[in-house]
Amino acid sequence: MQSTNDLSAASVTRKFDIIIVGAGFAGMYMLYKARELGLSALVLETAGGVGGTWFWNRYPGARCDVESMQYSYSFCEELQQEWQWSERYASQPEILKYANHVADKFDLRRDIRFNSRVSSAIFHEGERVWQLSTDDGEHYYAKWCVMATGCLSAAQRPNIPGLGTFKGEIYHTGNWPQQPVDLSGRKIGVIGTGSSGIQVVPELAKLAKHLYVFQRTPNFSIPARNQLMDSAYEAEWKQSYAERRTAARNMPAGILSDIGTNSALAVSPEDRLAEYERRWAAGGTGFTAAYSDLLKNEDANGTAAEFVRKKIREVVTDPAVANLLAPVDHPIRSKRICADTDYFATFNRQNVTLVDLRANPLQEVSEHGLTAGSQFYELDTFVLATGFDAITGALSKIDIVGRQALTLKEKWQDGPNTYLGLMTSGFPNLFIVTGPGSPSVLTNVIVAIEDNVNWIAGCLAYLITRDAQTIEAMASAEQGWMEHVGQAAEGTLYTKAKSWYLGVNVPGKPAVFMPYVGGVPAYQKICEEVAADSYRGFDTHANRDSVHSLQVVA
Ligand code: N01
Repeated sequence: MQSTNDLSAASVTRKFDIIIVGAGFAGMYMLYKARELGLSALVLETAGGVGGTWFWNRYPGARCDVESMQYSYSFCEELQQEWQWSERYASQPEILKYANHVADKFDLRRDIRFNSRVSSAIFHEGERVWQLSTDDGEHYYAKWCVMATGCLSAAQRPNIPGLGTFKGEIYHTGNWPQQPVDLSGRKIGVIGTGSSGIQVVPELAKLAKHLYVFQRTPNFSIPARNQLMDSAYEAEWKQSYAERRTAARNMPAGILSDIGTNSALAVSPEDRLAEYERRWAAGGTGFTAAYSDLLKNEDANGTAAEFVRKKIREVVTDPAVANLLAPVDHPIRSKRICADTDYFATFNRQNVTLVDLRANPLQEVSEHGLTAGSQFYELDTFVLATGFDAITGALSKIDIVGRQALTLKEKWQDGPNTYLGLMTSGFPNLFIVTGPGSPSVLTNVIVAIEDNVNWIAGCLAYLITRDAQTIEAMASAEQGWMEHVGQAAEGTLYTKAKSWYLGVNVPGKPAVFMPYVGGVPAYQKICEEVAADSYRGFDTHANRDSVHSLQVVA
């Protein structure tokens, strides 16, 4: 750790008012807002370009499951008017193109240092300065630090015996190579059948000599029914974009959608079936918004789950395979609902085999393939669609040290604690965008990002006006908030599934439901009230010397 003397000797170019970690959608917007406040800002980014999770997830078939007209920034009318999406649901390359367009339009790159992985962030209590160090041995200093590290950015590799001995290629969907990968004519094994697996499988099946899908747990998926952008639909949106964005923010998921207000059990079976058919035909994850109690009542949920299982059985011609693909171990939407293009139909192809890892547990990987049960599968390529160390994973990869040498890892060893998902006590001046305890992944994440960043920018303006040198979440406020987050989840079926929301997909990670289920409007109202009430639950301190003065001295 660098001494405090070294700190004042550091060059001006390494000192900033604010350092932002990550140049995904959160980091880019945070940089934009920091500039608006007149702050000197630096973004440190591991990748060679902007886009965050959309930079890394380049696997065939990667596509957003929130409609393009909504999965975009709302902060700039000109931007949302000029950008044209080509499809109902944007593909990864198009979202990455959009991220680059935003970076160009607002000239963001000049304050982003690419290929710079932050390895540690240390708070120097005496100077009230954050020191961020990168893998290449560089050190940067700032008064404020914003972790815009993303919720689904730390790819999780499975701990399969022998994986390291495999002689073929291994790709992770969440860390896909930047160069084109030719998988035609290969014998490919996909491990994992979550959203990524469900998207990649139909594409790989078209290329592979043979595709083996190694499934541990089947997932519910709704046909996306992606299509080319309808120009009349786009025009409708653009005529009233601002009003529609406001309306979306009044929806629990921050997505303007058709949300049913009835109980699934209060309508006749015929009406219910008609409603499910209507939504199935329309496509997309809005299927599970059909009734108000699908996430609260197991019987209500069962009606939707059974409808989807029946659809799977209708599509998949081999009844035994259909049964294996029909989820029975968790309520629908208690794990993130998937949206697909021809996923279930893919299992009717001659070159695709579903391997049930429950009946035939994965034994080991060897040089040329994998053994599951007593069967050996010869493979050229592995595609690991095994998900992420979600929500906290990217933060735990950084050695974050707060006041009194407290590390974030120690503090969060029994599960993450934050106040509003935005700050955690013991770590002054460290903000988190879409942190644990915020709605984040349960919503249109761009809405969650914009709202969090706007709040942080408002908070910084408040601190600057009062010449407050530090802000820190109070432990009592944090405890109260986490109790509220936990209670909110307990009232839902979310806790009935072994999902990444709970962190149980990562060995040793404490099982704590991390996102806030209260929805965008309720969360936003609380955040605004806290700010209006002089940042209730946060400690702010005014002090004589500051990072600003340090910069002048250097
Ligand atoms: O990851 P996941 P994902 N042996 O964790 C299996 C977003 N996203 O990358 O369920 C065998 O959902 C694991 O099996 P099980 C979206 O929010 C969005 O697919 O633990 N299998 C599971 O099947 C999504 O929810 C989009 O039994 C192993 C799979 O790997 C989130 O990202 C697209 C295993 C992991 O599924 C994560 O999705 C893609 C092992 N050792 C992603 N380890 C869209 O916008 C893990 N698995 C459309």
